[in-house]
Amino acid sequence: MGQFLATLLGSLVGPRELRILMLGLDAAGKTTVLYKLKLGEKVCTIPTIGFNVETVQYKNINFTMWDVGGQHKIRALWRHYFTGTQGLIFVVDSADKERIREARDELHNLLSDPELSHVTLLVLANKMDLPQAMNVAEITDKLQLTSLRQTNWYIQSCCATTGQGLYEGLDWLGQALQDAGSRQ
Ligand SMILES: Nc1nc2c(ncn2[C@@H]2O[C@H](COP(=O)(O)OP(=O)(O)OP(=O)(O)O)[C@@H](O)[C@H]2O)c(=O)[nH]1
Ligand SMILES: [Mg+2]
Repeated sequence: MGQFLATLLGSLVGPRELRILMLGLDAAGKTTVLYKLKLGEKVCTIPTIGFNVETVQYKNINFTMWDVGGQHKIRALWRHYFTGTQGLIFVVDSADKERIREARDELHNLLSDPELSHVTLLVLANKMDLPQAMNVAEITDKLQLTSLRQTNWYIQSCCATTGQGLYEGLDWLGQALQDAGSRQ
C-alpha cells in the first residue's frame, strides 16, 4: 500500500531529483557504468580527465550522476564535486587485488570529509565477469566497510559491460535516499 501510494504520488508530482557522485580508482569502470545506464550500451571509454554528467531516469527518479576521473594525479579534484551530493557510488574493480587497499584508503578518506560524512553510500563491486574477481564478502572485508561511521551503505556486485546488478544498485540507492529523506 505504501509503495502504491508512493508511486501514485510520484506520478502526480513528477520525478524525484537526486544528485549522485560516482568515484573510484581509475579504470574501475565508472564511465562504463554511467553510459550503460544512460544508453543501455557498452561504450568504448578512454580515461576520464574531467568529468561526465548524465541524468538517468529510473522508477520516477532522476539520478543526476557525476562521473569524475579517478587517475591518481586528478583525485584532488574530487572534492570540488562534493557539495549537494546525496548519494555516493564508489566503483571498485573486483578483480584488482593489487589496488584494493588503495581503493579502501581513498574511500575512507572521502568519507572523512565533513561534506560527505552523512552521504548514502553504494559500493559497486564491478567486473564480476572476470574469473579472478573477489566476491562481495571479500571486498566488504578488504574495504573495511563495517568499520565505517556511516551506517547507510550497501555493496552490490555488478558487471558494467553487461549491466548485470546495476539496476539492483539503483533500487537500493533510491529507496535508501527516500528513507533518509523521510527521516529528516
Ligand atoms: N571485464 C570487464 N571490463 C569492464 C567492466 N566495466 C568496465 N570495464 C572495462 O574497464 C576499462 C575501464 O573502464 P572505464 O569505465 O573507462 O573506467 P573509469 O572508472 O571511468 O576510469 P577513469 O575515467 O580513468 O577514472 C574499460 O576497458 C572498460 O571496458 C566490467 O564489468 N567487466
Ligand atoms: Mg571514466
